[in-house]
Amino acid sequence: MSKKHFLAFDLGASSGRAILGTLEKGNLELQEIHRFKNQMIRIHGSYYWNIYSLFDELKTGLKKCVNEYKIQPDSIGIDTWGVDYSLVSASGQLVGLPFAYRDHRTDHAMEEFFGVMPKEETYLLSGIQFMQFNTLFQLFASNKESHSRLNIAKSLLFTPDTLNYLFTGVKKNEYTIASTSQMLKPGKAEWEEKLVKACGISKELLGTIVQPGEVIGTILAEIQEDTGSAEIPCIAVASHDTASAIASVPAEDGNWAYLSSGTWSLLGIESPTPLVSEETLRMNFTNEGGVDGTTRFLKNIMGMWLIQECKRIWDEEKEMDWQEIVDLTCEAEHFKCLINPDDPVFLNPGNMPKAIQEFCARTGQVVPQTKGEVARCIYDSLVLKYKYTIHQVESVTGNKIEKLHIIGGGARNEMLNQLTADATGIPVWAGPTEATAIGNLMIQAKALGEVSSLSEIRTIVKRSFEPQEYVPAANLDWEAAYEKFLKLT
Ligand code: LRH
Repeated sequence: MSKKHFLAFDLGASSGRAILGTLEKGNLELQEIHRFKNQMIRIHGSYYWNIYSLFDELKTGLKKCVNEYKIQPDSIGIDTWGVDYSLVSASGQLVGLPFAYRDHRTDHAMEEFFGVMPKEETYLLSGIQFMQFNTLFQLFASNKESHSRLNIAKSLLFTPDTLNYLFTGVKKNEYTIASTSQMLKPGKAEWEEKLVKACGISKELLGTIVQPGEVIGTILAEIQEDTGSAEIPCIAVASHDTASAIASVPAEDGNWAYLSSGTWSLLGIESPTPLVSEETLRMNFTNEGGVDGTTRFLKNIMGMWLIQECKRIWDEEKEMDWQEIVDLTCEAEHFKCLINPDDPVFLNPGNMPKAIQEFCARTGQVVPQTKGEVARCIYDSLVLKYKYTIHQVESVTGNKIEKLHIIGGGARNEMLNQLTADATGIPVWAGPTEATAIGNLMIQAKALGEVSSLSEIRTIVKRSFEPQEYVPAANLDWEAAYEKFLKLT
């Protein structure tokens, strides 16, 4: 195996990065080349992503890689958060800025959609967890606008596919990200025509689906000129960030679950087939498309967003660092109040600490006053939700989870890792924290023939980034807290 360099662009809802991966003798090393902030922009009450500035940041990453690090990568790959999309006109231009999934135009879209196609049928046809921002409901809401931009759109591209298009001029949608739309058949790279029709768009808008590992095209001459890069291939990685993250879980055999911890907490298992039934509908679990024909059977849980949004408000008064928030949390008493992290009021409330206080007041609990009390309420509630979700997974599969792999930025939080082990009673293995970028890099390696399977990818990840174990401790009355939590959900 020769030495290879891959460049991963990994975009989350709050930040993006360009990470250079060097694979040599079965070992992967990372270098962060470029990091930048990402945030929704609010214009006249609507929320959008600034796709042009994201494109520019990616070009800066490539330019730095070539000029400052003196490396011409063998390929590039892009992954982003799910569900959002751009529209492209017949002349190849993007039609306006893409909406951000927290935009309020879908606040009532699901209920209205169920008037066209019943909830059960929608779930059985797609196997996807109901969330108001799924592409299906975004398109349904957009279609109802009197001057919908859909009228002038020729193609729809999901966010990573849009960036791939800007880099290569080639319009393709990748399977894992397309599966977040709720418009694919469960476990298949095929649009479900009934759903496409029900949201009011034509199938032609959606185009061809490619699998992770396929080459999209080479980067355009103008980008080579702007960045000094060579004519390198742009690979369709597992372009949904969660799919990339799970591809890099350093797991071996046995009954393991994962928690991809970032703005969202994605908790579930990898399954050889989709698990779609009346029970999984009732539990509202998702079946997203993964690498090598796998399915991610998981629950989307409102994750670090809750605390990120508190920090954003607290920073207005005085900038804090994350350790300060952890320290304040440790001083606050456990279980004085709890929230249901997935209550819709927390999706985009504007002022998160206030929304949490209001939830506690409304449910007749002690109202948290200090920053530490609010953070404690969030962390306790999150780990109880993890416990609940693991029970649900176990009840669907009939298998006991023996290990929980926490990956992603949230795995840096040692207090939360330990708390998760304590609340669930399951050993936690934390890391890698750059799981998404690593998954992205390893699919590029697979595309270029450097590795051959998902299990080989995981062996390399485990060897290169040894996870840290957290053993459960029985130090608090988690069962009593769990009973209280269940009453809120
Ligand atoms: C996490 C994530 C998640 C989606 C959400 C919109 O970044 O991709 O898997 O559901 O963003």
